[in-house]
Amino acid sequence: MPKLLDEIQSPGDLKRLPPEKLPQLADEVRALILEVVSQNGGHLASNLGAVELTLALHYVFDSPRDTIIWDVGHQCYTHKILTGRKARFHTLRQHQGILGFPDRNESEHDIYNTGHASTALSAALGIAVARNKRRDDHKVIAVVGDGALTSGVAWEALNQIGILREPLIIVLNYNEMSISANVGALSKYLTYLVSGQHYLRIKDQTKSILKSIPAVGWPLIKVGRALEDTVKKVFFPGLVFEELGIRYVGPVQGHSLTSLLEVFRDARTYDGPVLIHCVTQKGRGYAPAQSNPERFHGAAPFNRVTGEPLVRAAVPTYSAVFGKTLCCLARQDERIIAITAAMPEGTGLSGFAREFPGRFYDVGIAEQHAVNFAAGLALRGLKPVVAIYSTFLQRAYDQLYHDVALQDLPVVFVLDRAGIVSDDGPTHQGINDIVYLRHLPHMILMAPKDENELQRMLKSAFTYGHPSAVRFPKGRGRGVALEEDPQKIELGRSERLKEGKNLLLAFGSTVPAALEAALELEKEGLSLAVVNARFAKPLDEEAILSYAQKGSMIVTVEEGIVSGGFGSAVREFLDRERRFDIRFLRIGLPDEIYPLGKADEIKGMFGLDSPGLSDRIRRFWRG
Ligand SMILES: Cc1ncc(C[n+]2csc(CCOP(=O)(O)OP(=O)(O)O)c2C)c(N)n1
Repeated sequence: MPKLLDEIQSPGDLKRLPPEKLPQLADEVRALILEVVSQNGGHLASNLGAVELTLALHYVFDSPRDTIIWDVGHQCYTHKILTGRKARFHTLRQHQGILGFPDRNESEHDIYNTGHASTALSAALGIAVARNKRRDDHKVIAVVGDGALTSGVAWEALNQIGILREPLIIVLNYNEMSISANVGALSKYLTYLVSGQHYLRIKDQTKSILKSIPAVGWPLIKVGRALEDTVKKVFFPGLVFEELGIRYVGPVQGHSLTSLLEVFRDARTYDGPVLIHCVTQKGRGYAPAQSNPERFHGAAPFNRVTGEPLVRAAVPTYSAVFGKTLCCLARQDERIIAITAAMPEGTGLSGFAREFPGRFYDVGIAEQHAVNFAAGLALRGLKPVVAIYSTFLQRAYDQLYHDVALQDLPVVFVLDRAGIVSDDGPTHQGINDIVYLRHLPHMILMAPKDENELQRMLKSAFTYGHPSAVRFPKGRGRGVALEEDPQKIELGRSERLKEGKNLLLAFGSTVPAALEAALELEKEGLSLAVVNARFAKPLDEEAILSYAQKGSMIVTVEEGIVSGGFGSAVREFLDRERRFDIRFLRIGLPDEIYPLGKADEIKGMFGLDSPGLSDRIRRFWRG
């Protein structure tokens, strides 16, 4: 059978199809997404759930004139396929390939770059207001998930959308899931709207009120459907949105193209903000993803027939080691509380959640609240651990400073995915945390060289009595043995790994490559001691000074932005000691936008692998 998708290069081609052909096209798009994601990995379940919704949007609206903004952006694959990127779709998430999120450099149809959650409503409102000021005439559409709606940022936007009343179409892609099951009172409320029970309850209540009015009540009730319609109009549903000044439409079956086309066509005519509550199913059309949407939210390459991952490694991930260690520590200390911002699985906390349900909090996509919440817990003597990916903790900078650091509260921060991250592109790089943490008063900042050291650091963090952070990379550890009872690390104490005259001081994930580079350079006659810094704050000043006395060169290495990072901390210390005589080289990452690719590829490009380090140090030494 000829494929409809073969004929579609643009939304214009899509519009030429009769609507009854759209379900077939949806099947073809799903098949393509499944084929590519099973090979390259990617956000499968979210994309399979948004196929019809995207087809209908492009069928009714006129992109790029009408602007469509994708919240988080991880559900934009159908959009990319329909907007000229079908032929390159097989390069999804690969170096020099198609980004898994909207990218303004890729297409005029990608209006706004996303990757972090809950930004679409604010951006859409900005565009709608600009449209008004420029006297433009186009539609603005924001597609936002129920997970993303748990974030305060989204509600800050709704707060203003409701009052400005600019025409704006919000498509709420409701599937009851964030990455894991969605959480919180709002999520419950959305489910309540979909269930229709609130409507029945209001109807019953109305009936009993009417019944109680003598003579008038019963006849009114008998009016039946008319009453139902009145009640519906007055009370049904989306009360919260309507009260905020945003028209509510729904719930709409988000896989019925007929329903979607109808409501989107209607929405074109509204002259204020409208929220369309579309009910979708994550993983739609692929049984393994439908039954386990969490696993297929962001999937590594897998066998399409069985759904099983292609690679099963024996070495545990850093996240898994963190989760297991925290469980061990929590068994001995009931004050330990774990907090995640919508990432129980990704941060390795699912086991903790099962074992200690009363001590585990998933706060939703609410990083700022997570940090503040932890501050309150710590103030009352509990021992909160906040596990958030490095890139997402950026959201909570003020809470880190104002609520935790200034009050010197002993909250433990666990920063997963710190450093260069594979496949997801610039929005997901965990490269800023050293810079945004190391200058905070009282903050202790650690990075382990391997997964056993992570155990030690976690255990130690609970004993320091100050705010502390441990950063580690995405993925597997180095396969080292894990101590049953991890040793405590003395605050600020580094670890000497190799003797030498000059100093190569490496932080965290860069230690193995630094060691290799030093051994290589040793053969060329450059004597380099390798020290695992362990702490970016406090620094092991004694060790640094001893090498400043012994040798003539200090090199620092970190997997993070070099400006204001770990190396800068060492340089500042040497300046305070007036050691201007020491030759000093800091190696890290430049403040650039990082290309898409595998972490090792990107690190190689920026000279953070061992040949890159040898090369940089050799040139500096000779230069
Ligand atoms: C600030 C921030 N925190 C966490 C994440 C990680 N994250 C990516 S998608 C997602 C869930 C989004 O759920 P929803 O908006 O409902 O979309 P769905 O995948 O269900 O379609 C989360 C938590 C993120 N992208 N940004």
